[in-house]
Amino acid sequence: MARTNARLIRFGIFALVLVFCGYILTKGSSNSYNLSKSTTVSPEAQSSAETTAPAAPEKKETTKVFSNSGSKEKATFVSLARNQDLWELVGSIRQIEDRFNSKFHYDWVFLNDGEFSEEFKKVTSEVCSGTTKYGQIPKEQWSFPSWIDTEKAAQVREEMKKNKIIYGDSISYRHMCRYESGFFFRHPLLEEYEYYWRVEPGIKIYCDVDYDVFKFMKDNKKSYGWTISLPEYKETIPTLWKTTKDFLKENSQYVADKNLMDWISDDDGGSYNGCHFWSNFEVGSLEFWRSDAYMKYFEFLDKAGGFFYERWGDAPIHSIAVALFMPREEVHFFDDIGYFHNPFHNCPIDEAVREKNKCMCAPKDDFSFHSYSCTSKFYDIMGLQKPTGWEKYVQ
Ligand SMILES: Nc1nc2c(ncn2[C@@H]2O[C@H](COP(=O)(O)OP(=O)(O)OP(=O)(O)O)[C@@H](O)[C@H]2O)c(=O)[nH]1
Ligand SMILES: [Mg+2]
Repeated sequence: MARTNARLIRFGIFALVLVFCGYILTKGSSNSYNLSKSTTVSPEAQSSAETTAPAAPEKKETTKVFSNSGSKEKATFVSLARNQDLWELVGSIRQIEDRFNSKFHYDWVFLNDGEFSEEFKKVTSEVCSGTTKYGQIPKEQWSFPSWIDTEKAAQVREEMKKNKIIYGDSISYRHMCRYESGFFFRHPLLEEYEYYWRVEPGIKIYCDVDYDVFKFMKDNKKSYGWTISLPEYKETIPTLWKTTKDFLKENSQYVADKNLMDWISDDDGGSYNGCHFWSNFEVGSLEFWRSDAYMKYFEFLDKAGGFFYERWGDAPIHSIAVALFMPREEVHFFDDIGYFHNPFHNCPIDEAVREKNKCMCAPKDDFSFHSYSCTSKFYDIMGLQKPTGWEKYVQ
């Protein structure tokens, strides 16, 4: 009798273990977009497990979380556009949807200094898989501030036109740069979100993105993600660095301990080397732009007038702020997101990454390791391992 009881107890425990294992297995397969449930997987480990191509060399950041589980992040796409940009923008949206958002259905916020047409709203809402929202920019955020001498600004535009500086004679381009620098993240439609992904008309997305990019940002404590970097035209920002240094004299408390000063300056802050993240693609934390550090920095720059007396772009301004006020570990290069904005391509040069993500770009076009790009310098400063064969792409 005692032996029968012992057998029954053993059988009972065995049955419980079986039921428990079954539960874990079903739970694990309930989300079809799941890449790694509650585990940390390096991108190298993923690509080597799923393809036969050789794995990329191990990078310093060996553990990154690629999870699609749980609820969505508070995140949205954001596009600044005019009605005339509709069809080029639809091309961008279609690619983002096909490669990424059809799996996640994040919202899309459209902003315009004018009023969006019914056609614009109809077509974009049809092509986006998440909720679409349309906002108009308040006049005071898209016009000359009271302290700007408009005659002086007009003379500058004339001069820049003569010198053939791209967009040098454009007023609307300047309003756009000022808006993207200091206002988009404060628009009421963006208030509810923590992260954004900026999308412009006419871009291309070359590869599948199977993980939730916004969750990736959160899980890995990233606050700014980018794909292409390069130096700015110096003629458009003659006094931007001096103005930044003036700001820092009074506000040095905002500078992060481990920052990216070495990426934007080759002489320890003496001068700006022009390196910036190309802001037509950004995945970032809205909180960062809303922080005291950035809001004060923007206000200081705005008062100095360089958006109108020069042609300061939002890309160098965002980049200088990220480089100085954000701990550098929070800055992420999306080497796996194949991307194009005329005329530069980010095409993963690692064949395994291209195969896994069904990329449709030619690695010979990749700009990341081109000598004019600042991306190689980013790898060096961050202590990241460059992909095998990167030297072939230095031109
Ligand atoms: N509403 C509105 N959006 C604008 C205006 N000018 C530019 N934009 C948007 O602002 C963003 C940047 O403008 P772009 O013209 O693409 O500037 P860029 O990327 O420096 O230059 P390109 O090489 O022409 O693409 C895009 O999302 C445009 O749709 C404008 O006057 N009004
Ligand atoms: Mg553009």
